[in-house]
Amino acid sequence: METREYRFSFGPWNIHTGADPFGPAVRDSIEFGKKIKMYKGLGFDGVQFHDDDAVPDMNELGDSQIVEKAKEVYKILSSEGLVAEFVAPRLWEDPRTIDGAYTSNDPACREYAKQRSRQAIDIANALDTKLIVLWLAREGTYIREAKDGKVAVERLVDAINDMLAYDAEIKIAIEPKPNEPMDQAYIPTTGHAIAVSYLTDDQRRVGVNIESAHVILAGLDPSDEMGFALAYEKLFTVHLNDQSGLKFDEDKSFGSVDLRRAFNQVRILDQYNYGRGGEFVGLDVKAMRTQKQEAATKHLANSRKVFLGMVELVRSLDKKRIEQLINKRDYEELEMLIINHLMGK
Ligand code: GLO
Ligand code: MG
Repeated sequence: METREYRFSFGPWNIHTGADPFGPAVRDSIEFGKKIKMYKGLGFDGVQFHDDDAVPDMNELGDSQIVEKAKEVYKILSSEGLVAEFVAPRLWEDPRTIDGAYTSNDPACREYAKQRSRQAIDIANALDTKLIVLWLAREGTYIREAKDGKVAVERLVDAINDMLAYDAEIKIAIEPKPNEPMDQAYIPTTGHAIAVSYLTDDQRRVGVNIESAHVILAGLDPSDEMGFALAYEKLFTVHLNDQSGLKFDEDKSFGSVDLRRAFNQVRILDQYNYGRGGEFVGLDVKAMRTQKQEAATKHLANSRKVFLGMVELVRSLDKKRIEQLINKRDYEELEMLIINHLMGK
């Protein structure tokens, strides 16, 4: 049997205070250094970063100071035996990104976004990772008349080209999401992201980060979106989690809503050797607000356990029987086989 090991990652924001738009924190915030010490114990080797997770208040620092600070973080990571998986420029909290970053109507704001993205690349280099994730939070509109949908795509391409030119080795994973915080986002799905990659100066270096919940919010199936990206060799990373229907982005633990949907994501990843090129099994999950301080990391360990449990189930499938049922077109029987397998029968 295949014994390939997976490496897991999450971002420090996955350990959070439970504050939501309707209420304050319910847990104490934990400082970055303490969070880093929790990774290994939870079974994780990779750390995902926003640029300012690594270098807080970076807008107040010069370029060389930013790199210095990032190098200190690299040392902390190394001393814990951890590696940085990616850096994501946080382009949604600054006053200059109120109406979008790369697609803002204001040229000064667009320039800020580009400059900040170059700084994120500097941080990535200091942390020894070549992967940049672009969650395009505010690249969209509340009303269609506010921006030009064609120009917006051209501006996104222009900003990505700027990053590709700035560093000949970095790779960019676009993280599509159809809505929230915007009413409509410009890059809502994997297909959009991949199409955009082909408009850039080096399509090979532009791929996707597929988040299960975002796909579900778009009314699509995460495993099929993963298959699509795998067919284009563009699945640079994943944000596994779960989502209960079409509502706010819930970031629930992987497999907690729909085990079969989780099973199918693991099935396609495992079948096509995801991870063998160094890709991490990334999570983007939030603990429930109810969780007390001491139980606020269970969602991470649990999501990982579900993934590994699913790997076992995927590998122990009766492939021959499945093939027979497919050949007979007996999908009712195939469905029962899968359900029985998930029920441990
Ligand atoms: C929000 C996104 C967000 C990103 C993260 C990395 O919906 O999932 O958590 O993944 O900021 O860029
Ligand atoms: Mg995400």
